[in-house]
Amino acid sequence: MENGEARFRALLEAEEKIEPTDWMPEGYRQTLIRQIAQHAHSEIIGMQPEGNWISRAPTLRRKAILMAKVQDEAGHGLYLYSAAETLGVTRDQLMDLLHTGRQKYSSIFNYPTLSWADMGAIGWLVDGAAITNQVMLKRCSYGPYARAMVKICLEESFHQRQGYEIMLALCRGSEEQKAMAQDALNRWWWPSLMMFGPHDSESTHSEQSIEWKIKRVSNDDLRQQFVDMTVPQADYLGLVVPDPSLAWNEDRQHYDFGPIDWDEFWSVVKGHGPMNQERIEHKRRVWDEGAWVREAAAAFGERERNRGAA
Ligand code: FAQ
Repeated sequence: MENGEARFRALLEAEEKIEPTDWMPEGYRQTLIRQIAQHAHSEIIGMQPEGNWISRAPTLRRKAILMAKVQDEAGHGLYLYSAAETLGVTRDQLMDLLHTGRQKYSSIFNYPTLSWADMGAIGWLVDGAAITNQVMLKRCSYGPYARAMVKICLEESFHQRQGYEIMLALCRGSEEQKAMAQDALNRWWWPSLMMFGPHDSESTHSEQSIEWKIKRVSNDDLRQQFVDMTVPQADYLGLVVPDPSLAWNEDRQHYDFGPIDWDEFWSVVKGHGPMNQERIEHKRRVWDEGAWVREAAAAFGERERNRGAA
């Protein structure tokens, strides 16, 4: 065990990856299970707000793109569940933890998607925030998580561009379309900033996670990066970011922005957001309805294994 710990420290120091068969502190394992599972659940629950618009996409092209995007999110969930499973938990355990509210998913997916412009805002802002956070996770010390993030980041950057392109089309359209885009920005801006989690001073896990090189950048620094990247994009669209305090700070070389409503954030995290109940009820229902598919797949696998053994 002492050898294991020394090797773990040496691997971290050398910027090498920790692999599933390596010794690791129990806290490191548990932190990874929590974060990777929460991330996987976010990808899967995140399919719901966009899935809501597949049947109402304005053109066949938009419908095909949205279907592909939602399917990508399912794929991301699967890579991440597989990464979590390397830490000694099963998929069924993770599902049970989600369905019984003992594991979380991102606060952002508890807001409703009210118009087509929300598909633009989600791609632009939510995927934009997700990539800002995930680029650092490609350098996470745990090998299976870091490797999953490489492919996920490539796909998320395509998602971000497709969202921005929807916003651009709306902003170049009629007055009514531009107003839809502005309304979507008004509703998604603050929840997107909340995605990065509480301020560093309030973040329970950051210090230890940064020491273990699970997280490489703090919540507040990532949030600032996101604001700095996104404000010029809003300017280009001709949209107004709904924050009267937003201003370029020449000394800091960053945008200053107004206070986040943390009461709203914690209320959503604790289950009282506009869509929490609906999201989890839908998830539980489709899980139950899909039981026969899982049973059939397991029976098929069993038959193939028996054939191989015979
Ligand atoms: N929502 O100590 P910290 C996506 C909780 S993927 C809910 O700072 P940590 C793709 C946190 O769990 C989006 N809870 O925590 C897509 C902790 O509670 P606990 C998801 C939150 O872990 C796009 C407490 O607050 N991405 O969008 C949130 O060090 C479009 C204290 O916080 C990931 O999961 C929140 N936003 O840092 C899909 C990325 N923030 O567990 C479909 C991986 C914090 O002690 C459509 N995760 N909490 O009870 C991370 O990088 C980190 O987990 C953070 C939080 C940065 C999210």
